Amino acid sequence: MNAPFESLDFRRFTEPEMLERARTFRAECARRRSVRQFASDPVPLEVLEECIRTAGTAPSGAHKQPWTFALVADKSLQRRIRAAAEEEERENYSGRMNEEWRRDLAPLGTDANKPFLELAPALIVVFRQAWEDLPEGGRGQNYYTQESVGIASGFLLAALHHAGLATLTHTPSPMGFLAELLGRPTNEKAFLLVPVGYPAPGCEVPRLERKGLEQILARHHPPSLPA
Ligand code: IYR
Repeated sequence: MNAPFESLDFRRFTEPEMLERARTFRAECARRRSVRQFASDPVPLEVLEECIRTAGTAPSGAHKQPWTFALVADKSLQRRIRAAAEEEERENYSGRMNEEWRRDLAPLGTDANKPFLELAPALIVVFRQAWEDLPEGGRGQNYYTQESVGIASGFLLAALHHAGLATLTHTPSPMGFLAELLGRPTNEKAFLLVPVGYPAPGCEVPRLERKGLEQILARHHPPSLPA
């Protein structure tokens, strides 16, 4: 059976409009920074829900939408997540990460203490559905789940930033404790933990430089594209 088709709602802009939009979006994205110091101010649930809806608009393999976003805003649960994450991170910082890795992280000033997991007003834990448990029993296949959930996570971060919220992409590794603490089914694998909130007053972030266009663009085109 063919899926029904519908006409595409696509907007074309003039070239000046396109350039303006591209620049504005770039400037907005460039202001996003990973934040590790959060104010305790609450965040509006509706805004978080809207941003999670945006994440759910991401493309996915065979449109399986293989993601679950666990929204945690509960101090006792956050305390348990923090304790479990810090336990793993202590192992990481005291042995599992090699010398080069520790050196690479030094400019970020991170360590095994993760107070933001408790202080941020909300955590969004992104889960990847490695397969689908069918209602009639058995497993349905999902496809390109890493790619799909990675893209959805990018949408989520951009949406939260655009809405005026600060985020961190946190990957306390291994992350198995998250599915356990949140009671997720066995097909769901924790992919990313995103603390969300407002930056604490006086919040500082590492001074970073981003690679320039010519460092990230491999050109295979004539000097100008046909008009
Ligand atoms: N997960 C650890 C270590 C860490 C690893 C990378 I790669 C980073 O970019 C930042 C931190 C932690 O969260 O501290």
